[in-house]
Amino acid sequence: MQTEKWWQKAVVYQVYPKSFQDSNHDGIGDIRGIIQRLDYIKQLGVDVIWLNPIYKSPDIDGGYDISDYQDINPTFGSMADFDELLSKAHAMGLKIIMDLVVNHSSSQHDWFQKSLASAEPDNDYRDYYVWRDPVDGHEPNNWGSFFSGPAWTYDEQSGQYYLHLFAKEQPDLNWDNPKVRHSIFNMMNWWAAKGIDGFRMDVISLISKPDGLPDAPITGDSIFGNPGPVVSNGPRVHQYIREMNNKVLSKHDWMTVGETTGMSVNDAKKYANIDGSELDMLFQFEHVGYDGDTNAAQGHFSGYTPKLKDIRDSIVKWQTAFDGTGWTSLYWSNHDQPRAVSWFGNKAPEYRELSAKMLAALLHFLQGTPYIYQGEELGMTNNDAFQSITQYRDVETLNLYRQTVEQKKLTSSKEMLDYLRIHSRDNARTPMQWDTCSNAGFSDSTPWLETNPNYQAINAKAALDNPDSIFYFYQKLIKLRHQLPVITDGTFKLLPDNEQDDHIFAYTRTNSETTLLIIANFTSDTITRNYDVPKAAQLLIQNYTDDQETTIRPYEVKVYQYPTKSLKK
Ligand code: TEU
Ligand code: CA
Repeated sequence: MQTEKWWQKAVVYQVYPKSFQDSNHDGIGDIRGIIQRLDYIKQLGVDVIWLNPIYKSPDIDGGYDISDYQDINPTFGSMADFDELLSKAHAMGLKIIMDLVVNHSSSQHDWFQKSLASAEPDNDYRDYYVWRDPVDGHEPNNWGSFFSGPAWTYDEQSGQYYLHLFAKEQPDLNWDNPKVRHSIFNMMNWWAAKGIDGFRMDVISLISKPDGLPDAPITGDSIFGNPGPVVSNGPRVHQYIREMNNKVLSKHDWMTVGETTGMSVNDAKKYANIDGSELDMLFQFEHVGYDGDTNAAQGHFSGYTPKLKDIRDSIVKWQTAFDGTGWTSLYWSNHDQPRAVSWFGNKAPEYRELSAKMLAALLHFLQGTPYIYQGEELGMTNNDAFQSITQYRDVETLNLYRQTVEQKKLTSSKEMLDYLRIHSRDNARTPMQWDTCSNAGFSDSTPWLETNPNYQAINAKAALDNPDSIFYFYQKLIKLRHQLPVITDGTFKLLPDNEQDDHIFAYTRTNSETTLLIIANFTSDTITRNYDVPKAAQLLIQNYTDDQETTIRPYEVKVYQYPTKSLKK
């Protein structure tokens, strides 16, 4: 495997600006707050910061509804603040990638306002979006929005509907219009001139809509079709991304990561191909997607909890398929997912740190580029204090609640609230927990979203004061990745007999010099396994203080290192 690109050895730290650090007492995180915390990010040892959207936005969907791609949301600061952030980060050796949200814009974007103005052929902007006539007095097709309700909204003035796969304030851009592509590529090059280091591309697999916009299959008792499978990997998506590559990406030494839901390995390889003609890597969702989420909008809750076998099968599949043929990204959580330790680990006080470290090591020894979502390095958890719908802010959550509870698809709101405490995106968006001051040191005013009350125990200050903290465990993992080439270039292999194991995930990474053996207990059970560890093996990192060899304790993870040619004992 060629591993010469800077991003193949990099670790990314994801910052959700709204919840990271408030600097001006309004309860909302901002750019100057990030500047204040650059030392902390640097201390962790990461190479890259990915910023969730900071552009001008009415903030219907956490900034994923952009009204000006070349301006900063005043709540977050000014363009001068951004320039300062970028130059300070660069001076510290940190790169910054931005979020590119171009499947849709905000309905407040100038383009959409001009598009709305008239349906006459002389309106150049009409065709910037996807407009259709009603069919039999109804929506043009049966698509539902990913955020509940129909994916179409009617415009009285013109008598047409516009498409929005997400909220009605997020109209889909029409990528089939060359002017749209031209405008977007220009905007990207404008950011390039500022010196940013790449883009994370929001739902980039959805940009090419299928010809004729056919109805989508209806599942469960929904009245809408699910457009996901119909719109993903549309007919011209690769043409458009190649054009973007040609006109923008190929001109800069960037890293690019495409967000692509519901992707097969073969589909994914087309986007993240080794010849560099499209994107560098993707976020795929298989390993985080075993949660019945797709049924949630219909009010069916599967009650699924993550099973090691599903997760391992998925990881093995992606590691194997991309070995030598492409590059992948590695993550347990982000701003759309529950907190990793709550979902995959165990947040009980006796297991929280152990399981957080186990998850960290399991992921960080895989091949790919690891992403750490803010607070993951502290083992931040879901917010159990969310007891009422009035505490939530996320549009997906609120719409889902409206659709299922207020429209009486569920008999009680309790089931929904229980579900949201596990799955709502707001779990990941509670303020970063810095210290034991009020509001966790995030802000001295009431935060826009409630702080998790467990900040008294779980916070950055406590982590930095404790040499055994999850923070320093991540710091060590990142150092190891920078030092040991095998973590980047080694071949991944599941141990024989591990495929069916309900407790342990055990794999090796091997290059011509070094082999790493990773043994992780995904459960709170104590297990006996004999892995025939070579005599020459040395423990590289572990989350207990001693090695009990064949006895593997709850959430134990240990990583051995030995020369690849060493003799078996
Ligand atoms: O997410 C895309 C996406 O697939 C989400 O709808 C996801 O399925 C859902 O949030 C899981 O609960 C991206 C962004 O990451 C998300 O924050 C935005 O809301 C969305 O696109 C629209 O831009
Ligand atoms: Ca602020």
